[in-house]
Amino acid sequence: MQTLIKNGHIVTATDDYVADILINDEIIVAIGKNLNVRADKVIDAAGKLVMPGGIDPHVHLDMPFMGTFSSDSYETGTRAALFGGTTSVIDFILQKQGNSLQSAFDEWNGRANGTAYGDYSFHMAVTDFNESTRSEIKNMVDAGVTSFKAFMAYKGALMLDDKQLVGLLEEVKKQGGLVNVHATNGEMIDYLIAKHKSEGKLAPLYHYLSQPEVTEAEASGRFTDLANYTGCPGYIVHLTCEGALNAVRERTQKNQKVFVETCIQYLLLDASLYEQNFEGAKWVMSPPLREKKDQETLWAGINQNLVQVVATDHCPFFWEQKLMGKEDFSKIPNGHPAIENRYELLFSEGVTKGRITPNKFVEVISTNAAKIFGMFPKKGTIAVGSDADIVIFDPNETHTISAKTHHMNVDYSGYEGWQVNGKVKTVLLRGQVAIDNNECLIPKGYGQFIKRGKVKQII
Ligand code: DUC
Ligand code: ZN
Ligand code: ZN
Ligand code: ZN
Repeated sequence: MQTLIKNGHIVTATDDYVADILINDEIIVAIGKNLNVRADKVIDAAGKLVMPGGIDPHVHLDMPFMGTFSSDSYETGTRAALFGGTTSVIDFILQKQGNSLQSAFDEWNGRANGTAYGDYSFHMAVTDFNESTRSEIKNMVDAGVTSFKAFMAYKGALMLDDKQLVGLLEEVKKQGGLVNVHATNGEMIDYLIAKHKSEGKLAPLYHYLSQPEVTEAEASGRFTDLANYTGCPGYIVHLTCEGALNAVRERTQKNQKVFVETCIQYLLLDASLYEQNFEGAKWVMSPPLREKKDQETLWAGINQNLVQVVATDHCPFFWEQKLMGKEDFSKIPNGHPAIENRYELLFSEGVTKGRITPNKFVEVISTNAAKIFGMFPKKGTIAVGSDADIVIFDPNETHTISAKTHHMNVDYSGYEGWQVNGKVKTVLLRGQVAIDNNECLIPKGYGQFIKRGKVKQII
């Protein structure tokens, strides 16, 4: 099957030009002006941007967490992602403490295989690093799970102490992988949560006040130092604030290296949302939203190449689930829905408002994640030989975000009523038209596991 996309304005992380794209089955086979070829299907993209499908390397689908499950499954979550221009996601497998990595891998694989619409891969969250899990790291890398998550918080369920963290970094380095980290000081956060509760301070605002900037700045610096000591490539997930980015900046000046991800919400929303009684629970996530000055630092960090990826930490819960914490902020399931909104919001708030260039947009929404996580150039760009994961985007069509029209399995939106400039019109996933004019055209189970390669430090 040959598909021809004609006259689109192609934007990659480095280029910007008008041309045709020829796809044979799943792969891009030619790019050029006025390609004179026969095709089974012709898509007219004149006047539209043609960009790589989004890669969201930080999502939580169907995740057991805080006594419940995140409400998007592989089926609903990857489908919603496609509607919003994201063709591949990387989800986090959570090892159960005391159990093997393999058993967790099997569990997640069982949920995703045959149900996902979009392509997916896994990070392995190692929550119990010991001699037995150490011996499993190589198997995971061989299976294409080349990144390992460490939580420096959530003691008793997910957290690794520094002894375990250094051991994990050493082993992952040896096997050619990368460690991504939830970098906050879990001990200090637990202390502040207990203190607020003992003072009867139980509203969502105290979730925010229990995770001050210093908890993230301290852990981000500590992680970067430990990763650099071991020589293991490190990646800080969901970095939110000036203090944490400055900790990274200071270390890059000493020639230390660490990759940094922020999430769309930390660029666009701020902590004033916690000041409204229980309604603020919609944005209870960890780390919490920060201040306007932090947003400016993060936008600047993107342009300074200190922040390489904009993800979501998509972890939705129904309002009913959020109500589990009605009387106690520490019981509100942490997370918010964004998998469908990231691509359009970042374009609208970033490119349309002149904060980032279209090339930078492609870099942080797709290309850099593909490079860092061993999927490039199969994923993350528009080039001959790459998978035809393509978004045809109308930069001039505006629409409004609402839970009434979104496809995520959750009954509110963190962005209700936001005006978005730019709209995902058509999405191709491995050459198949997956989304066209607000309709999903591929079957459940079309999504494939992406076996990732070893980490190359290429950005
Ligand atoms: N933070 C969240 O808000 N949700 C899931 C896990 C996390 O670290
Ligand atoms: Zn996290
Ligand atoms: Zn997360
Ligand atoms: Zn939209």
